[in-house]
Amino acid sequence: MSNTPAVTAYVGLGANLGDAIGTLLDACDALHQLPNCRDVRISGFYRTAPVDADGPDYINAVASFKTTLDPHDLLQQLFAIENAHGRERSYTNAPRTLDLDLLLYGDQQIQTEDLIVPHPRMHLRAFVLHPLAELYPSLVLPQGPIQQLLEACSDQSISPLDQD
Ligand code: PH2
Ligand code: MG
Ligand code: MG
Repeated sequence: MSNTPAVTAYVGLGANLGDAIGTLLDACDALHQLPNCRDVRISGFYRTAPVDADGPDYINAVASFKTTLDPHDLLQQLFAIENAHGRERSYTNAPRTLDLDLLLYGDQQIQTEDLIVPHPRMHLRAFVLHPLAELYPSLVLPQGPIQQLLEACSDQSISPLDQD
């Protein structure tokens, strides 16, 4: 049994190719089944205009869960879910069937070749901040309180999906 203390991990979900809503729903199921992860919370889904990218509108959401996986093992699990949904890596910010980004891993700062946490652009992106603020309205990121960061990107187009 692992003695690693559980930390809260936050993951951004995005898709803008194929059945984006269906893919995000599948990805949420997959997150619920990850080993050594519990207390999964998923935000609502949002339709968002591409930021620094081309292609159709995205569907975005954010998930959080407690995990004893170390961050690199978690990253490998996220890649496996992306790959199971046909993720291809053709060029930077290319349209994608599924993108799962590790946004935060507790309050740890990680800088390795394959992983930078906190995600370096999350504080600038409404498609991350809106769903994250829905789950954690009082969250404070290294750049400031989430509500202030949200105001600064109020020009980015985002609308909640009806999920009845
Ligand atoms: N992801 C990107 C680049 N731009 N724009 C939106 N709206 N949603 C995304 O998930 C997104 C993006 C790179 O991963
Ligand atoms: Mg991304
Ligand atoms: Mg990614």
